[in-house]
Amino acid sequence: MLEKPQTPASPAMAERAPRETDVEGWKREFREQLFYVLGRFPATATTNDKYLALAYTVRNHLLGRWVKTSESYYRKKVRTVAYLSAEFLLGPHLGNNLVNLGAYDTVKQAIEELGFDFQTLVDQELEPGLGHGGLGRLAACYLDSLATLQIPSIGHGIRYEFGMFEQQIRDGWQVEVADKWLRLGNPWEIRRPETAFNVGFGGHTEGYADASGRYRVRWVPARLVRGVAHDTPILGYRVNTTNMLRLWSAEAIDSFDLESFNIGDYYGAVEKKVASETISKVLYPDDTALRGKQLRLEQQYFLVACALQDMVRIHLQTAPDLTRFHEKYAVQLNDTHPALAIAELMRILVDERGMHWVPAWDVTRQTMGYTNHTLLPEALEKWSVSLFASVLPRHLEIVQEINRRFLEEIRVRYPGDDDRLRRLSLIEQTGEGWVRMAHLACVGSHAINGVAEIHSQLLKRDVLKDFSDLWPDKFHNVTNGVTPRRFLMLVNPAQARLITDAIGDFWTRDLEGLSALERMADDPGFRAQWRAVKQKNREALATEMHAKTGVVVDPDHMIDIQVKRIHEYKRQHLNLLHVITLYHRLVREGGCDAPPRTVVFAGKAAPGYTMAKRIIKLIHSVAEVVNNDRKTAGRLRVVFVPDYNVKHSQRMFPGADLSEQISLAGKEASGTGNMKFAMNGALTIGTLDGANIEIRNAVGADNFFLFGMTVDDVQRRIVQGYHPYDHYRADEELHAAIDAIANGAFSHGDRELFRPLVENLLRADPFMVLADYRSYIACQDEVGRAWRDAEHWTRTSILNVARMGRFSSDRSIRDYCRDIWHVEPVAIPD
Ligand code: NBG
Repeated sequence: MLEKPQTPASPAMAERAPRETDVEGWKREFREQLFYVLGRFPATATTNDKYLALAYTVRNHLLGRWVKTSESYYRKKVRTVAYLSAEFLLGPHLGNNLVNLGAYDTVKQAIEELGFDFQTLVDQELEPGLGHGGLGRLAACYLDSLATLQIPSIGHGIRYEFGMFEQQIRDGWQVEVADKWLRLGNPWEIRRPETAFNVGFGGHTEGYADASGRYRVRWVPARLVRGVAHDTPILGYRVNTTNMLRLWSAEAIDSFDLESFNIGDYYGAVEKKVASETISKVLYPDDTALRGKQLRLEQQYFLVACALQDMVRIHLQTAPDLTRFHEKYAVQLNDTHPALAIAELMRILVDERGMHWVPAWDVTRQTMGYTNHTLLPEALEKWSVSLFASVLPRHLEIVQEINRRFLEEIRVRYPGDDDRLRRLSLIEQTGEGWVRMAHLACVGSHAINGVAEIHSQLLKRDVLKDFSDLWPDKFHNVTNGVTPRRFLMLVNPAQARLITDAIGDFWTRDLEGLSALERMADDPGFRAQWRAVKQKNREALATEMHAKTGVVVDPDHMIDIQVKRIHEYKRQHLNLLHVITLYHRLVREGGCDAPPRTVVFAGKAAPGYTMAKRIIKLIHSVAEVVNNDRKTAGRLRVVFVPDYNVKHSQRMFPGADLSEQISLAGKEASGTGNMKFAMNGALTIGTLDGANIEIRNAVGADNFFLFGMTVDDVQRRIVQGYHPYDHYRADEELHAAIDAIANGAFSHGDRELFRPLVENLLRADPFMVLADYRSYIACQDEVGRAWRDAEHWTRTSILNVARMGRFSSDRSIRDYCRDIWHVEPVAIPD
């Protein structure tokens, strides 16, 4: 996109690209791809050959649109959104592209008529796991919505050769296995060896006088790495717009000259080449608390250096200089990972283009917008000054100059307020000194936003309070959303069809249209159909879970699911305490009247996060006891599904009855799984945290199971002094649940295994699991009672879906376009 097409895309060429076609057409195209691209014929083709042939067939239908889109953007010199993100958690492309093409059923039929199992081919695609969780998946949903809304845009990211690790479970413990997602080929990307830029690292800076006698600085890097573009087309839903995701891969520079090395040092020369490539080798698997890793800082700079050089190149194709760069590009920084873009753009403008500081700063600030995704202090990025200086010496000088000028302004505005200066500074003066990336992002952007209303408020109240006092108008909220194409139409075709049969298909273009479904909630016939769809989805999920874990799941159970990264603040252990409590009630004489339920967990723990890994072990240990106890047979099951990722999530959302969104209030910035579950008809049990609050407002308090402390309650408890042990002492069931863990009831008598977890809960309990326990149990009891009234439950489920329109990522993108980017759609003609 926005590139000068190398061979001009003539209308004739675009016309030759395949367009809508029928079953016979798809069959023909598929056979051609299998033969001409893969050199196979059906009888000998492997599943992967057939998957690739199908992927290329579908891709061909994207390419014509892609070329037209680029050409159109190029011709109209459009203002473009550049979404910079260190993570894009795309999920498999094939099914999604078929939905967006409007060709899913036709292609399925074509493949089946050829005698192949369509689902097997779809399942063959490996997950491109280029992200950890919410933040990366959000970026992917936004690409889908940007294309669907016909917004000129491009995503820039890193083409990690190894994405998020594959999670295996051995003896109940997580084991990380390298994810070789590219091993069978990636048919969706096009490598662009000529769209490549050098990126410098290390070295030193030099001052000099330029031709006009002005003092200038140049950076002399110690080493160069080459970033090569790999482009993936991103098709919008039922439109021609096909935007681009451009992922950068690190290679040794072309001019690498073996001759210049001592002949005997051939090995050393090759080693250098390998070292260059490590930059995009692997995604750091820690989602929080990542600090001090030089390679991670290099990755961040690599991304922004490639992205900005590319943008500058494109801008200069039609503009004489960079003074209006901000009119051409709206750059969005997805968290602070790409915040170095601020310093890099300043370096390009001032050092390389000779602009004066003040106008360059103006351009930079007007270009950048910053989205914050977390309130957790340990997740706020900072880099030690010494590391920063060794990797990016010129950028450190620029950050220091930005800071000097910024603090100058603060001194004028708040004379004598040294404390405020210290708080606002881009450099934290503790120990060796730290560069605060969130501060750089705030100072260098024209807009700052949180990802749910409460999160945006808390940013202003706590984490970024001084910035909000300074520039209240810079602060916005854009509540997250998710794409209903992937997370409803693709994953839950039966529910989608039922909705369309009832109210028409308007909702697929404007999710607010789902509100027409409200009246269906009172129709008993419709409710029966709704239940039947859910039943089928539960059966599919039960089959899959059985295949993956060996646990037999009864699809008549209530399916209660918590899937997300494993983290103490998300409180999977609170969920477990409920499971143990239920178990105790069931085995006690007389049992209890709770309806049968299967509690499902899935999620990855950061490899170095031992407490999270112990929680995974505890889930397995509890499952082993509960699932093997005859007294709970038919009443309670616990399942941990390994290797949670986008692909594997897609069967979980439709099969869920109950969605667990139980973080401690004030900790989950937004959550997006909460939205995916609700769109698929699950009811939510949740705290007043993140987007749960807005979901509850939308679906109605009666249709949401609320429990737990509010943000203010939490604050008060901290001020009063929180003593988790008091809860343990006072609550019999809690006491029993914790004792069971401590006494080895789930660990074959081993009292040591879970000691760190128990001690942590009793002595510190930083996420107030014990304080919320009783309220959670009471709420779960209410869930149990509600489940017994199937008609009422179904009605609530329908109302939840009918009222989820606001949580489409289309709405989020419209908000960004209106409030932050000021960009307009550009329709791409046929
Ligand atoms: C996550 C938050 C989630 C939020 C997503 C997307 C990070 C750093 N943050 O609550 O924890 O939904 O971002 O905004 O991954």
